[in-house]
Amino acid sequence: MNISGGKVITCSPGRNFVTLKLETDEGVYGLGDATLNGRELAVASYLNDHLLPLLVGRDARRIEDLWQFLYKGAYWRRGPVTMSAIAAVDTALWDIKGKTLNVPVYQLLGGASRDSVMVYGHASGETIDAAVEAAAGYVARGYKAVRAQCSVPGLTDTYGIGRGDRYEPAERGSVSETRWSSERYLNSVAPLFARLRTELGPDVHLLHDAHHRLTPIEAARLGRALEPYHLFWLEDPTPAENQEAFRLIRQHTTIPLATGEVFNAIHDCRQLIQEQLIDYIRTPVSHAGGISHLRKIAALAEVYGVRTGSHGATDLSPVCLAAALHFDLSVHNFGIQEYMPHSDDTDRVFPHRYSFAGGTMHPGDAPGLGVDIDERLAATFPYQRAYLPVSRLVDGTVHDW
Ligand code: CS2
Ligand code: MG
Repeated sequence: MNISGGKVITCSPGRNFVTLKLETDEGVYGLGDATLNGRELAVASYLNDHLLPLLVGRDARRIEDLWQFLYKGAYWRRGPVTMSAIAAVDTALWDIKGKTLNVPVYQLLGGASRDSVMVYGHASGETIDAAVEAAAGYVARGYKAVRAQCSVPGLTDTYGIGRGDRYEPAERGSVSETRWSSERYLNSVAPLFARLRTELGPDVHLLHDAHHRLTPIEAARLGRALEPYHLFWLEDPTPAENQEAFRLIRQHTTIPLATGEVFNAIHDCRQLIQEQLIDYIRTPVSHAGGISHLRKIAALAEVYGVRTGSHGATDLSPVCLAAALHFDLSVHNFGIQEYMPHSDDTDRVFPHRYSFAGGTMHPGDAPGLGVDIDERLAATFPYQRAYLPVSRLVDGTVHDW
């Protein structure tokens, strides 16, 4: 079974997506998500102009060999664009193998290690009252884990504050600039979690995303302040380019730490995992080299007691979510899966077999990944350039968004 060709489908049912459809000479095709928020067309070009011409005529069954061929063969390794393109090819090849062998992908990954996959939802609000109410809504819908974010008094655009259940930070057209103050933010978070614990009780898992905005010592201070509320994790407390920074945080707090959604390769995670500076690794299928590479990251993490907590925001498509759920169901050191429901239009463009029930999800038992794309419908939602916001401190200095 050889690869006979493929196409890169861009569409925008509410937000932009890039999907690889890889085809074989036996008529079986596979899908891979190649969406890199705000830089989508760079990955589409990498696939169209460089990888697809290379792949035609090659044996679609040799997943690991093709992975190494695309990674080492590129000479220019790693990085979000390269690893998202390789991820799309890898994911599509696992989809093809599952369809060809007539089994769901998780069966190829060693079978189910659990009955279903615990997910967390996103609760947010302009006020603590609104955020608590939103979180209670998730619990009422059966969620066992909720991420909570609240606006910061005195700041207009705080990260993670949705409109209703929707949160889409990328804006079509031009880039927006937001203002940030870590001082104001640091004073606003602990009161939110104090209320959440009082109102929701001790059992619900609570998560928070600091979204890379704090200095290491500010992150240590936040971790200490949140310890009484025993969070499931504090995510991206400080930019992870400087991995030593996590040593300083660890010195001051026992709060569980999660990071990795902006990582693209095992080399980005190795020090943090080996020094046990984190407790959850959040690398997603579609930005970290696909299912094949994510399994290697998880295997390294297992040795050090680190669990998976894959990124699953709405800018990762239903193809990525389906692949993530197959991975999550089979990997031993699974921790939790992020789940932000996609828009109805997106769900119509990407019909899928995964399902949600009682705070957990299951990928379904259809052959392959159990997700498809309606190309005709996708074409009715043309791509529209969009940008993530850029953050500036209140004095105008560019800061981490
Ligand atoms: C966030 C994301 O879900 C998360 O944990 O960090 O929403 C992130 O901001 C977006 O994926 C960026 O595109
Ligand atoms: Mg995050």
